[in-house]
Amino acid sequence: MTNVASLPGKSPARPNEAAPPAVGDLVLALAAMDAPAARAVLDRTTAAPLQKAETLIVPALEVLGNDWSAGRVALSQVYVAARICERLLDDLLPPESPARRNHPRAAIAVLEDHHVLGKRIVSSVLRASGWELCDLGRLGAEELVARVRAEEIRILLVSVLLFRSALKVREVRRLLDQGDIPVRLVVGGAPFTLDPDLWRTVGADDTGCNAAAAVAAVERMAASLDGGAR
Ligand code: B12
Repeated sequence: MTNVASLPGKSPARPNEAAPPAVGDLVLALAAMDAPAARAVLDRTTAAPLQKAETLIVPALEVLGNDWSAGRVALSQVYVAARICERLLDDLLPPESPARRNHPRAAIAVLEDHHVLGKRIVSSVLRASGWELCDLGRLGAEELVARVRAEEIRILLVSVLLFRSALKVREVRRLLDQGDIPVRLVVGGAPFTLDPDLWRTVGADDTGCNAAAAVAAVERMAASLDGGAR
């Protein structure tokens, strides 16, 4: 395993003691920008693939984000770490389920910011759960709502990691409400996990702190549309 002293950039802190030791090892490998070492940590962990994503990759990136805020690692290290994680996720995420159910049309997008890994995990898990999901990419509020109308989307998932992007959800809500057809809005990402009331403040209909919770939220939204509530 990589030694902290041999890291090319600055050195990360150890994660808190409650985190599994493998998270600490992954943080070190990622901060060292050592892709084979990162993969080795995942390979020697016995957990289901999605669980490896949720319980190792997500917390390790969170630790690196905090270390970066504290000046313990450089942005370049975080950038390369995210690229390594993208490749690891390609191997871990579940395939689409062949069993498609009759669902309202749903879509996912990143609102303005450049943090795309959360969207990737949530989309993959929804698709594996039988949802047909339109990936609208990374958009601003006006363009996003125009696409939602054009694609006749009834459930919109929005992923953000920057607090300023989370506040832009208000604008998405305002524009959605100008349409004739009700659209359910589900939001997620770090700002909503840190502030459990923020989703209501910005006018979303539901939220979830991880991919499994995203599936549950989308199921609730589908049921509320079935019930005819606006
Ligand atoms: C990797 C990373 C980057 C990478 C992103 C690479 C990429 N391709 O995505 C790079 C280096 C590019 C980057 C850039 C920046 N970043 Co950054 N970044 C991170 C970091 C370390 C990890 C984020 C991540 O990928 N996590 C893993 C994913 C899988 O987790 P997740 O997105 O949270 O998703 C999970 C849940 O939230 C949920 N979920 C996600 N989306 C959705 C959607 C729905 C509908 C639901 C229900 C659930 C859900 O399910 C997912 C799976 O569990 C975070 C630290 C952190 N604490 O999050 C900072 C962080 C988000 N970044 C931050 C900042 C400030 C920036 C920059 C402004 C830095 C700069 N000065 O340039 C830029 C902004 C770029 C931009 N305009 O967007 C801050 C944000 C602070 C704030 N409050 O606004 C953070 C929190 C770091 C920190 N502690 O300060 N970043």
